[in-house]
Amino acid sequence: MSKELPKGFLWGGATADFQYEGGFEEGGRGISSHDYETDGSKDHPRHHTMKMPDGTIIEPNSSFILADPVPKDAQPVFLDDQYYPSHKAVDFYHHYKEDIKLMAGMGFNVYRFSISWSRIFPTGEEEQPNKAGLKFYDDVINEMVKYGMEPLITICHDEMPVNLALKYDGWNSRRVIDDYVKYAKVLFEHFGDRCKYWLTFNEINAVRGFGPTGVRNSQGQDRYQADHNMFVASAKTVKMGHEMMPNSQFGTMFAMSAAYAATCKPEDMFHSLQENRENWYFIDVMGRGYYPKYADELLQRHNVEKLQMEPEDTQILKEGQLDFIAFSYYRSSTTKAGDEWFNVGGSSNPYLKETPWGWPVDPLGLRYTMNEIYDRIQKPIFIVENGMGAIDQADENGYVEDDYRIDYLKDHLSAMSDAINIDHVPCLGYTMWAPIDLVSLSTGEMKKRYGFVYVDMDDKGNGTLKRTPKKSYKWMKHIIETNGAALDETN
Ligand code: BGP
Repeated sequence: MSKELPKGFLWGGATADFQYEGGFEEGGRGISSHDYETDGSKDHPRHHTMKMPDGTIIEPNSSFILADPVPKDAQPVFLDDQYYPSHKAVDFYHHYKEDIKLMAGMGFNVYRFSISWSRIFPTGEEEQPNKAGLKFYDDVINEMVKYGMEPLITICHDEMPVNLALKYDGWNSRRVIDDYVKYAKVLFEHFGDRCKYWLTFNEINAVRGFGPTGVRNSQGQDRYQADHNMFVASAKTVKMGHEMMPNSQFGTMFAMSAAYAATCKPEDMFHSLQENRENWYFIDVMGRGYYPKYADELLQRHNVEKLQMEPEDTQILKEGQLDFIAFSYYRSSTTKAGDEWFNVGGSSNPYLKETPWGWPVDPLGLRYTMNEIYDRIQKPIFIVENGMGAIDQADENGYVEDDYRIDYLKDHLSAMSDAINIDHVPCLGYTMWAPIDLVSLSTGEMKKRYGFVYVDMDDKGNGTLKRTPKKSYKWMKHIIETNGAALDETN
């Protein structure tokens, strides 16, 4: 079976503002909940810098999935002896023309990026948006349109104006729903004429604590209440978006990591069913428009007494269902009875190799995941993140021979093609994470590189920021110009 993909398939890349954009204090941008995150590494987790009323500095871990709870009276602070990668990131703010040209050079016909909420509404509470913020994204979108690239916009990629986090405990408060809908409305008014594809949230199922969702305790009651409020905000926004932009299509992005059972022991199988529901809970509510029956059991497991809902919420969720299911896929995971819930690391899988960061490499898991989602939700899917974090060795010109990245992508794209051509899963497109090197979300380092383009910058922000295409750049260009047919070729 040929690997060539159906005509009109969207090929591109994906980035997130606080990992890529920089321009922290420029153009009237307010402070985002991510701005207090330090750099880090696999062995030394990045953290928020927070101050207690008595002046003590605490460092709650902010690195991944379930962060430590942040005490109510702790306030974020910037410390002189710390490096905060989001402030400069890799400076897309001043390099957007160059970067978009590089993406266009590979033949991208879509580019997924996120808008920084605090660049549009610096505190989240203003009546009027920040004009300079709108202008920046206008310029970015116009530059993409010039090259025939379709924008795929993430309205909220794991962050919010820090003011909303501090004043209202982020998504724990229902009033943040209105702040979000006001923000989304402004985006639709300004960019709706050029943008058809939207994602309301990034990896909503991997809700992390203070920072991404602004919630100080990202477990139990607080976590699931915040999720409910996000479901309502998303559904209201989808409905409004459809009314304002009749051709628009909406997704939310889910982090997918199929949890295989470690053995065929029935207890392990049942545990894997329940572990997978930790993700399906989100996709089912947003993709089908109602809470599944198993929600009661899942919430009890997480010590949630009762979610606070308004009578109109049932109707809102129904009317604001997603048009397509977007997801990130980096790896699968393996689980067995007794493992912690929502444990992405899980048990190890003896059949898979791992990246230097311990992420199992499982291309067939992508085909598996695509089929599972479509079987269940019966809506088109969109792979909006996939890629390999690796340690690149650049030569004196910044050139990297990244054959390992080519191998990873080739295997995953082949599996994707099989899901589309053999299993007939409708898939709108594929946006690789991340076309230009940027800061890692989980560790805050630059060393964990994903790009087709090398950026000369180290973990502490030193470097010229010079962009140099890697070997994989030319390879991907060839895959795209043959619409996937070249996946059949040997390297
Ligand atoms: C996803 C996030 C991205 C991105 C990616 C890779 O969870 O949506 O923001 O960073 O994972 O993860 P990392 O940067 O930690 O390697």
